[in-house]
Amino acid sequence: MTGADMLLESLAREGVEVIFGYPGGANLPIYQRLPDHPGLRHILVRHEQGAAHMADGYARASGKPGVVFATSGPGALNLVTGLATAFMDSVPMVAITGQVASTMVGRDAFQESDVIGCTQPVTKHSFLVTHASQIPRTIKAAFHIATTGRPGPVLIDICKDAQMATGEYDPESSLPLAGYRPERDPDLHNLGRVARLLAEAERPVILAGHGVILSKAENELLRIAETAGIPVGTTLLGVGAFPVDHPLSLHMTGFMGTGWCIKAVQNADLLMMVGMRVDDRVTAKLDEFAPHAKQFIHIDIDPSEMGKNVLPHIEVVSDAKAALEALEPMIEPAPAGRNHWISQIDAWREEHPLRFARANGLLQPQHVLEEMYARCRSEAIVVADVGQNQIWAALWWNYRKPGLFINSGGAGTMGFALPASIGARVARPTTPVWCVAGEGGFVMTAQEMSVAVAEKLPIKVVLLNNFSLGMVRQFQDDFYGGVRSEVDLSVMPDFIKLAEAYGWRALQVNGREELASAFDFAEGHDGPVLLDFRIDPEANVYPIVPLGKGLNDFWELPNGA
Ligand SMILES: Cc1ncc(C[n+]2csc(CCOP(=O)(O)OP(=O)(O)O)c2C)c(N)n1
Repeated sequence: MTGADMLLESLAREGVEVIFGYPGGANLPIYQRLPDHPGLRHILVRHEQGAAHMADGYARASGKPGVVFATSGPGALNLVTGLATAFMDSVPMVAITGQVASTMVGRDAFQESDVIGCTQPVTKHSFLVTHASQIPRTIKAAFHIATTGRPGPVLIDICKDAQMATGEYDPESSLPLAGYRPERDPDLHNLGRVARLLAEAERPVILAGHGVILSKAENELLRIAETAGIPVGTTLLGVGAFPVDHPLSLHMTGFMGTGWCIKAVQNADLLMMVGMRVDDRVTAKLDEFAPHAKQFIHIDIDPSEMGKNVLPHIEVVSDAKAALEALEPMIEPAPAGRNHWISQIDAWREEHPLRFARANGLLQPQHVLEEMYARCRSEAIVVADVGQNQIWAALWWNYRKPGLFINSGGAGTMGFALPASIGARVARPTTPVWCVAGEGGFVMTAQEMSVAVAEKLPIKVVLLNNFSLGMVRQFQDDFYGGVRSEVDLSVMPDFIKLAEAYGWRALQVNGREELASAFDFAEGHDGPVLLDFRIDPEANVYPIVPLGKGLNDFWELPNGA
């Protein structure tokens, strides 16, 4: 078998069904053999960054690793942002890049780049393959690494001569992965201490991150919270880990989280953080984070997260589900005094509700999202881009289920949403997929609209068009002396013509009264649709914590707005 056939056969054996890719000189031997492997569906993207985000969206929506092909040099380097996005958000992915022939490596050959060197910091692991015989075991190892422990992207750079060489195919060979011990049983002794502290705490709070969703631990979390009477907030990537409308829900935490969640965190005497990194978007100014917490408990699968930002009193290095499963039988029913704490949180919810400007007559993003979420009936996948649109989409989300809100949380990659929506729809072909984006991020990867047409994917884009780089404009207004510098996007394509040029249907929406018919239009067409919502250009995200400040300093929508 040639190395190319070994690769494709190994992918099929790993259960791969879809590859998002782009051909070029250094992976042509693979593309030559691809038609002979009809079980592998290849989706031709329009830019390699699109392939990486599609594979990412596919992985998040399916739970299976996303697979990417790219050629050497510029092709592989175009993947870097997508790999970094997946890496920061712990998304399983396998990227297979063509490399120049092993005899040419290091000679500045045409389209040669040090792809391993460039991608090592943004991948969980990477392999350089110089011989065909290495291919089967490398594929096996790559999928194992990408999907076990804390998931992440793995890159395999395969020299062109290894793709073309022939050899014996040995699918059973395995690569010893010395030192790779991704799974750990939770420490039961520590969990016993956790259960005791949860019972003794007067003002406990649980924060849940992406790890709860990745490990499917939402039911254990819900039962623990209900039995012990403990309120639960989520990170941006954890949105969906706990039902937003549950009486114990604090909704989203962090520097753009809800006022009542911030109040709860800042007054908690115990904070249990599950499946999350505790990054600066959660803590804001670190030394003012949860100042009354006498106990920090951190449960996470990645030991390197322990104490990275907040030093826990008790650490449990484990898969979130395994830890919560073991913790659940130890949980004691809520003590009587817990009611005071819950009533206090209810009072904060009343005092600091999510609000938005209603009085100026302009279309507000929340009007659009309320209508969209009503149409979604808690069933659709919503993929948000980055910026104000992302935070609005997260805060006005009203679902009870995990895994349906997808966004780039760690890297904050503008341009993520459209290709990730395409990947999500490929993964879940009968689930409606809504893509929420600002016009700035949307045009960064808009060329992938062709893929939605070619693959007949009826995704719906909700463009929250505010004629500027909204989030940056807000930061400049609020934290940089009001100097609006290089944020104006009033010169943009006519999005209706742009969408129609790609073969989409599209509609411009200017007022609230047009919302119902616009969504009817989008839902009524069995193909991709873009709705260009001309929203209030001055609409801002609230609450927000001023840059460099602690959570206690959060700002809310000015009164009377
Ligand atoms: C690739 C990339 N470049 C720059 C940024 C910095 N950034 C964060 S939000 C934002 C503005 C986004 O504007 P738009 O897409 O129109 O969305 P809005 O905030 O208006 O909803 C920028 C420039 C980023 N996150 N990603």
